[in-house]
Amino acid sequence: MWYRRSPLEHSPRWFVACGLTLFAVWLGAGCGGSSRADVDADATTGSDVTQSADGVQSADVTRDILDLPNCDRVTPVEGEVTLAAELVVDKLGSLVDIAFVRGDRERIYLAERQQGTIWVVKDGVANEMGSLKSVINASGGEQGFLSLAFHPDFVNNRKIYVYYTVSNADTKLAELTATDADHVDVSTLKVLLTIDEGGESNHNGGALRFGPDGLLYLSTGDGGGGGDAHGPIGNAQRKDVLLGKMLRFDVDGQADGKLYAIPPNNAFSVDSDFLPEILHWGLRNPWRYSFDRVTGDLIIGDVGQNTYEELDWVPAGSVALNFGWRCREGLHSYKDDTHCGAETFTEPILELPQDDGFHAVVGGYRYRGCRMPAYQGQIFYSDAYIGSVRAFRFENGAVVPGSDRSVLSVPGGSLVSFGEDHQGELYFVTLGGGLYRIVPQ
Ligand SMILES: [Ca+2]
Repeated sequence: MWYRRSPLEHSPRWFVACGLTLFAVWLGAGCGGSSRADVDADATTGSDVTQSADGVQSADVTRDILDLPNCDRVTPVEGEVTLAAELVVDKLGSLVDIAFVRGDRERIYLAERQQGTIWVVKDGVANEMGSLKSVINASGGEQGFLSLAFHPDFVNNRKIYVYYTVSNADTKLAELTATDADHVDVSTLKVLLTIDEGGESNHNGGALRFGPDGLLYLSTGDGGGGGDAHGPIGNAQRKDVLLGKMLRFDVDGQADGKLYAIPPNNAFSVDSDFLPEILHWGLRNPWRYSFDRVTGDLIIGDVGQNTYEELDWVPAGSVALNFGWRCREGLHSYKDDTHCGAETFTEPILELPQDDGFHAVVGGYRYRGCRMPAYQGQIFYSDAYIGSVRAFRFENGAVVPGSDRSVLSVPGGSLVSFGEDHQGELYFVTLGGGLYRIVPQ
């Protein structure tokens, strides 16, 4: 029943039941600019913030995602406080993604799947920044406008990156050039990459995020269908297709006839059989992921097949990690192809049994905010089917036993994506059309 496993797959009845929430925003407004000295001082105040669990030192490159939180103007709420979902805006359609812009503490940007709307939220009011409706196809439950990311230098170059599906089910990565911070015209769209999905509408991934290295990441699904039944080993285990992968691009360069350049340390740097865009492989349907803004580590939520969802963890600087699909599903064998025994797999840090109600993991974000210090360093995640936000402690490269628990009920429909503002506070959007901020109750 693969078709039930996507965060985007819901019956029409569900949509009616949930209504169309609206969405909202806030940004770390009012934080003021942080000097480098401020940033470094803040970075040492939380627990476990200067070194990742495997000993990777906090790197300067992490400064490039967003400013590290400056907590000077925040009154923290001490203790393991009960959390609440504070509605920012709603009734904004089928929201699927959240983006913030480095250097802009006033706006929150949202992606709406079916109409292709880019919303900009300012002072709690949402306006349409632009629409991709003329270029997308959203006929399938997992299709449409899927993700957006703003260039780290957006305030100067106005570049926006979008990921969406078109009528033949192919997925596209494209660049837009905004008029200003509140308007973008689809006529500026330039397609950087088209991925052949073989006509299969599901399992498209995928999220666009800029990493701490200033490079653009894109997670792709295994193509579609079920079980990655594409040839003798599936797509995700092939080094010569872009499906079932984490890709990485240098959008500030152009080379080899492409509108982007290839980062020299992608997976091909350790194995020339990889297509140059590939960074990691062996993923099934990596819908959402994020970077730990302190360490640069990467946390990937990979939607499972019939038995297990999983969260994968990528230490900063890792290259060519194989997360196992379709040889592995969670911590278990899925299909024992001949080559599986010869590969080295990176096992998930957490598997989520579908028997427990998990069917479409959404995650995860490591909390680095100011308001709830007891949650510092904990990893938040969700699942479109469980109706709650969960969190766990993560130490020495592993989930602290017994720490994984529900911390918040999700109002207004399925949670399908998180976002993280300039102060490290977390937000989420629902397919019901609402944007919420996670706050102390
Ligand atoms: Ca597909």
